[in-house]
Amino acid sequence: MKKVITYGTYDLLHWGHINLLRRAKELGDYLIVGLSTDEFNAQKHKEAYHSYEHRKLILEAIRYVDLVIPEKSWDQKIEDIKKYDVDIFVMGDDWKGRFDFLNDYCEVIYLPRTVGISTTKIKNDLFQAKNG
Ligand code: C2G
Repeated sequence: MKKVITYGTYDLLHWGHINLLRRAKELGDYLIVGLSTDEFNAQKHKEAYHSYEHRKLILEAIRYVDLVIPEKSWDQKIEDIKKYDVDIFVMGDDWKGRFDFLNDYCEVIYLPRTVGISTTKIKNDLFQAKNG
């Protein structure tokens, strides 16, 4: 069984996230998502609208996702890859190059980011709609 892992905040889930998860799953048979905890989001200078528990519940309902684990730090990826016997690490290419050190442990693939959608865009568009 080929195991794939990816990480992210996955707040205000949108079709760009789904495109990433679908393509990541297509690379193997089992997809693990390291979901950023609320505390780790603070380290990423991000504040999610949905709590970790609600973002986890949503991700677990996606057909492409087989397991959701907490992402608590920048430093857990090697341990996760070993612990779950991961074959492929996947991220959107906005992260291109940032995780090449993982090539010592598994295949590293950066997938083209979906253009035209982001959680930030959703928040900004809603703010504009409300405030004109
Ligand atoms: N993504 C995408 N297209 C978009 C938006 C996001 O392909 N339009 C991808 C990102 O590249 C990432 C995943 O969807 O691979 C999740 O995006 P975020 O929730 O924004 O994750 P991020 O904050 O980049 O966290 O340790 C890694 C970090 O936790 C990544």
